[in-house]
Amino acid sequence: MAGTDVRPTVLIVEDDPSTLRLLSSIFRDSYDLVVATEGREAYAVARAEQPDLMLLDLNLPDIDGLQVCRTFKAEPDLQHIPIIFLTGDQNPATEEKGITLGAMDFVTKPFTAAVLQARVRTHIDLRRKTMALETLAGTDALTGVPNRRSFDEVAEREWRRMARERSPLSLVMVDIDHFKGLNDTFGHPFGDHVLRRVAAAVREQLRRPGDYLARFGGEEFVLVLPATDRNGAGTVAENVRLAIGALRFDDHPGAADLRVTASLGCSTDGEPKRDVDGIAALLSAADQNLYRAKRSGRNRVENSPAAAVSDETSAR
Ligand code: GH3
Ligand code: MG
Repeated sequence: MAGTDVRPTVLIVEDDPSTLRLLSSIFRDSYDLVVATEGREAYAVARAEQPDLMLLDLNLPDIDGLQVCRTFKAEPDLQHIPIIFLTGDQNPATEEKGITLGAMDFVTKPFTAAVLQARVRTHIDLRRKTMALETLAGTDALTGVPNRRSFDEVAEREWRRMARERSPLSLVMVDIDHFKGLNDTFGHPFGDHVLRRVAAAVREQLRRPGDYLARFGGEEFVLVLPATDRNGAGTVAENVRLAIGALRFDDHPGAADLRVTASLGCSTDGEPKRDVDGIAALLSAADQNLYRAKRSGRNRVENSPAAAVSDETSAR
C-alpha cells in the first residue's frame, strides 16, 4: 500500500468507456490511476496495486458490483480498501445494500467532478489516518491483540526491567501448524477466524498481570513472561498448546472435525545470570526451539536451554 508521502493510488472499476474517460480526466492530476473493466480483474489489480481507494461501478459485465464489494470485504488483503460505488441506479434499497456490505459511499450518476473529488479525498484521508492510528495504538486489527511494534517495545522494556530486578525473563514463540493448508482448504476468511480464536485461547492461558501476548506476524504469536523461569515457561507453553488443540469449529460447515495444533519454542534468560546479550538473542533462541519443535513432528513444546540449541546448531 502506498505510504503517506507518495501519491495515492485509485482503482477505477468501470466497463463503460465514456465514464472511464470522464473519471480519468477528473482524477489523473491528483492520483495514480489503475483500471479494471471487469469484477474479476478488479481482484487481481487490487492485489497487485494495493490502491488507497476503489471506485466501483455497480453494473459490471461479469460480476455484480455488490458481489465484488462482498468479496473485497471478506479478503484479508483487500478488505481495508475503501470502496465508493458509482451507479446510475437511484434506488435507495441498492444504496442501503452497498453500505451494509461495507462500501464507504455511494455516488449516483450524473455526478459533478467537485463532489466526487471531495468524497474521494475525504475517504483517502480517513483511511490514512486510521492506518496511522492502528500502528500508534500497537494493536493488531485482525485479532485485537498487541502487534509486532508493541511487542518490540514491551520485550525491550521487560528485558531491562528483569535485568534490574535480577529476575528471569522467558519468551514463547507459538506457530500454528500447517496453517497454509487450512487456508487452502477452508478459505482465507475462515483462516482469519481461526487466528482470532487462537489468539483468544492463548490469551486465556495468561494468568499473571505481567504476562503479555502479541501477534508476531502471520500465524505466529509470541508471549513475554517476566519473572518466569524455564520450568514456568514450559508449563505456560504446554497449557497454550493444549488450549489450541481443544478448539472446536463445529459452527462452520465442514470444519467440525478440524483440529488446529501449534508448535512452540521457549527461551529463558537470567536464571540466575544473564547468558544472552539482548532481547534479539533471546528471541532467536526461542525461534530455534520453535524450529526444533517443527522438525521433530509439530504439536509440541521445545524448551531446551539456548546453549544446547547452539551446540546442536554448530554440530550440524
Ligand atoms: P508450518 O507447520 O511449517 O508452520 O506450516 P504453515 O503452513 O503453518 O507455515 P507457512 O509459513 O508455510 O504458511 C503460513 C501461512 O499463514 C501462509 C499465509 O497465507 C498464512 N497467513 C499469514 N497471515 C495470515 C492472515 O492474516 N490470515 C490468514 N487467513 N492467513 C494468514
Ligand atoms: Mg505455521
